[in-house]
Amino acid sequence: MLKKTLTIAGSDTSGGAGMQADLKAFQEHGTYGMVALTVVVTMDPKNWSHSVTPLPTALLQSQIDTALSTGVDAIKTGMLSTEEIIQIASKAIQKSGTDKIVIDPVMVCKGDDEVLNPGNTTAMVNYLLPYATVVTPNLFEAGQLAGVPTPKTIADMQVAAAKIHALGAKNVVIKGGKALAHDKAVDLFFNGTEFKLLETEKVASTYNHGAGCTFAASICANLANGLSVEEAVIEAKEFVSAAI
Ligand code: PXL
Repeated sequence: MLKKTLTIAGSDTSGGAGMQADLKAFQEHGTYGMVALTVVVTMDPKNWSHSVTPLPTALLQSQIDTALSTGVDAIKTGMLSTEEIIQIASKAIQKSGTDKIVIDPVMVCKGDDEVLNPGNTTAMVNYLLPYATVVTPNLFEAGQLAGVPTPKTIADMQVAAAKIHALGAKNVVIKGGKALAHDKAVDLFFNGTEFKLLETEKVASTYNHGAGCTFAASICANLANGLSVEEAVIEAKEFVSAAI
């Protein structure tokens, strides 16, 4: 039987990120993907500025009820955009009966640097991190969750990862990606006892929109398929690197 994966995430109408990327990654990893849609993101054709429109929360709740009634093996969260939506996602996770939970703490869209809502960070810390099997912040998100300046070095990433772990996330992967001053694309993995650097070659490409969503969704599918957390993360990094 195919394992069932659920993403609680937004729609990126341009198709590269959000639930569109999640469903493709779920499929490529041989799982049966479902979506509970939180927001719709559209882009102004003139200047590509993003508009984020939440769906009515009752509609989000009925999507969650539908998906959970089928039984889910793993859940991923993406763009949640308001504190109320974060709380609904938290309750869904607690009700789901699975402990395979991947939190992608989306705070901004690539190509748009407006933070969605500063109160969301506190809500994610309180309502999502305690249930996270894996949390996958980028450098900016890691700094925000940890309450430290945006990490610039691997030592900074270690400090942030330890703080995020102490907030309840069982495993933390900080995506250093291209931004970090390092010759490889490095992510830092921390499971509460040891730090591991995951390195792939940097790829000279601007076509990396949606890489974060694909990474987290791949981890989610891998966990559903029974991989260990570390195996799930390593495969997901290789998958995204090959896709870019
Ligand atoms: O890449 C972050 C992201 C997540 N979810 C949705 C998005 C984006 C960025 O555009 O649109 C729905």
